[in-house]
Amino acid sequence: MVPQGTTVAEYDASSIQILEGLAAVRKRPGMYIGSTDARGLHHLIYEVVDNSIDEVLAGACTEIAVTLGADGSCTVRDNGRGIPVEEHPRYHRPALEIVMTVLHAGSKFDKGAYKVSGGLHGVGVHVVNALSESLEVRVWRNGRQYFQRYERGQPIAPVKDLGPAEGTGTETRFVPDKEIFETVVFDKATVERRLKELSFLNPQVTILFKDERDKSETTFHHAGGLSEFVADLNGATNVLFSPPISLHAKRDTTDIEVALQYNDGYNDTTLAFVNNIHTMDGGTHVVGLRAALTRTLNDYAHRHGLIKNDKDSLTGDDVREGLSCVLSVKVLEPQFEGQTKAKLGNSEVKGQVESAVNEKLSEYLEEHPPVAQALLQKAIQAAQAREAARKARELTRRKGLLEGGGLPGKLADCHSRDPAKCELFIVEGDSAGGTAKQGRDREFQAILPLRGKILNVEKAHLDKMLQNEGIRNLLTAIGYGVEADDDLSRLRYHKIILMTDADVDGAHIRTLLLTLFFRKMPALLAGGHVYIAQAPLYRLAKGPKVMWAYSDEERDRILAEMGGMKGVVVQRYKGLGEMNAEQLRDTTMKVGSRTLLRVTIDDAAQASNLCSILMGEEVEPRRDYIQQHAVEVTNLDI
Ligand code: 0RA
Repeated sequence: MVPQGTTVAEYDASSIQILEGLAAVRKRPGMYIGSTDARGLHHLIYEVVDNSIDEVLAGACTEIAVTLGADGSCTVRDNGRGIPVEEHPRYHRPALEIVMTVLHAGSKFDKGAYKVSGGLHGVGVHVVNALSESLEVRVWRNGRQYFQRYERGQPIAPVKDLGPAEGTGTETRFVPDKEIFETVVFDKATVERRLKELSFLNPQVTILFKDERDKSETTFHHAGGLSEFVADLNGATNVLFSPPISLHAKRDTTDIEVALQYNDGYNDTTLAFVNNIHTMDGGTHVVGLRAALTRTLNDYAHRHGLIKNDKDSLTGDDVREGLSCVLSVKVLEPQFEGQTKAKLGNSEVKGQVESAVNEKLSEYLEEHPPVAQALLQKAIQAAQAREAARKARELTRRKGLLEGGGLPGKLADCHSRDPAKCELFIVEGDSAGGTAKQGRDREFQAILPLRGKILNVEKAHLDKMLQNEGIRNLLTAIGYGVEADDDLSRLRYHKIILMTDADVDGAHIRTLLLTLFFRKMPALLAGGHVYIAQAPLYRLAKGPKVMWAYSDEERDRILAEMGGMKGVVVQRYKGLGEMNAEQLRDTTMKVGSRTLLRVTIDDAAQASNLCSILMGEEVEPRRDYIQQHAVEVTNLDI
C-alpha cells in the first residue's frame, strides 16, 4: 500500500528514519523500557495494554483480551476504534505503519485526552515492535480488516487489506526478542496482577486473561472500581466501617478519585496511580492526599469536641494507622521523576488533590457521623499510643544509659567488629541456641536465641512493640536499638540469618520476624541482608556414608541412590535442637556447605499479609492457616 503521489525519494527518507529509530531502541533498550530483565520484559505487555486502556479512557473501548501463547507470544486485542490506517500526512505511509515503527499511537490524534505518557510507560508500541522477534498487528476499521507483520521492528510487507470485516478494534501479537531480553518467559502472576489492577482502576472495562501454557482463563471486571479495590486490599482484615468512603472531584483539568477504608491493624497501605500508572514512589498527589487527610480529620475532631487541646492534634501517622486507600488521578501532562520514573512531579497536583479531598471528605464525614466516629476514635487512640511510645522510649533510653547501653545478655556476640563480615543467627529457643553457639565460628558468627513467639507487629502499636523483650533484644543486637530506625549504617551484621525449625511453629516465628522486618526495617530487606538458613529434615546413613536431605523428595532420591531402604538408617530432625553442634555446623551454618536463601521484599510482604490475617499474639494462632500460607522457604532464591 505505497500511497499514491509519494515520490520514491520521500519514501526512502522515511524508511531511513524508521531504521535509525529502530537501531536506537535496540541499542539502548533500557532507556525505553527501564531494563532487559523480567521487569523490562513485562513492560512490553504493559505498553501494549496501556494503548488499549487509552482507548478505554477515550470512551471508545469496553473489552481487552490478553493471551499468553504457548509459543512465547503475547496477544492483546481490544474493541476500540482501531489504529488509523489512512495515509499519514507527513510520512506518506499508512498511519498504522507509522504508529508501529516511529510515533506514539495517540500523540498526533487525540489532543486533550488523558494518556499514559512520560515515564517508562507510554513510550510507544514501536518500542515493543523494535524489541520483538516478530510482531503482527490486525486492525478492524472502516468495515475492513488490515494486517501487517514486522520482524525486529521492520515491516516485511506493506499493510495488507484483508477485505470486508465487522466491528472495530486492534490486535497486536508479539514475540519478545531473545537477543535483547535476559528472559523471554512471561510470568503469569505478574501479568495477572497488573490486569486486575487495571480492571479496578477502569471499572468500565472487562479484561479477559488467557494463559495457553496452562490453559487457564480469568475475567477481570470490577464495576465497583476503587471502592472494590480498597475492599480487596482489606481482604480478610476487620474493617471499621463498610462500604469504603469513595470520593470523586475535578480541579481544573485534573480528575481525582479516592477510596478509603480503615481496618483494625496499624499500617498504612496507600496505592497511588497517575493515569493508571502505579506511582510506587508517591509524589505530589500523595502529598496532597496526606495533607488533606490530616487536616480534615483534625478539623472534624476539633469542631466536634473530640480533641480539646492543640497539643493533642493528630499527626499524619496517627490518621494513617490502619488505613487502606487507593488514589487515582488523571493528569493531562504528567511529569514522572526519579530513577524508576515512579513518582509524580507536577507541583500543581498537590493543591488540586488537597483541595478536592478536603472538601469532599469533610462533606462525607458530616453526612456519615457513625463513620466519622469510628475513624476518629481509631486516630485518637493512635495519638495516645504515640505519646505512650515516646515516654516508653525515653524510659528505655535512660535505662539503657544506666546499664551502659549494653547488648542483650542473650546475645552470644562474635569477635569481629567488621559488619560486612559478621553474621547474626536468630534461633528459636534456648536449646537450639546452645547448639548453635557450640557449632558457630566465633570469629564472625553471633547467636541470638528468641524465647517463644515474638509480637505480631501487624497487630500492635509501636509502644507495645518496644515493650516486647524479644523485639527489643533483636533491635539492639542488629544495631538499631530502641530508636528502631531503619538506618543501614548502624547495622552490626550484614547477614541476618533466620534459623528456625522446619515445623509449623518455626514457620510462624519466621513469618512474624519477616513481618517485623517488612514493616519496620524495609531497607534491611531491600539491601539483601535478611536470609533464611535451610536446615536438613533427614539424616540418612549407610555404613560410614552419611547424606542429608532437605525435603521428602530429596530423601526419596537419596534412598534410591543408596539402593533402597535396606541397611539405611533414616533419622528425622524435628527441631534444630535435636542435632548436635557438629551436625548443625556442617549442614546449616558453615560457609561453603550450608544453603542460605535470601529473602526479598516480596517474600516479606507475603509474610506480613499472613500476619494481618492472623490473630493477635494472645490468641492461639491459626495453625492450619500458617501451614498453608507460610512463606515457602524453597521458593526463595539466593
Ligand atoms: C490513534 C487514533 C485513534 C485510535 C488509536 C490511535 C488507537 C490506538 C491503539 C493502540 C491499541 N489499540 C488502539 N486503538 C486505537 C482514533 C482514531 C479515530 O478517531 O477513529
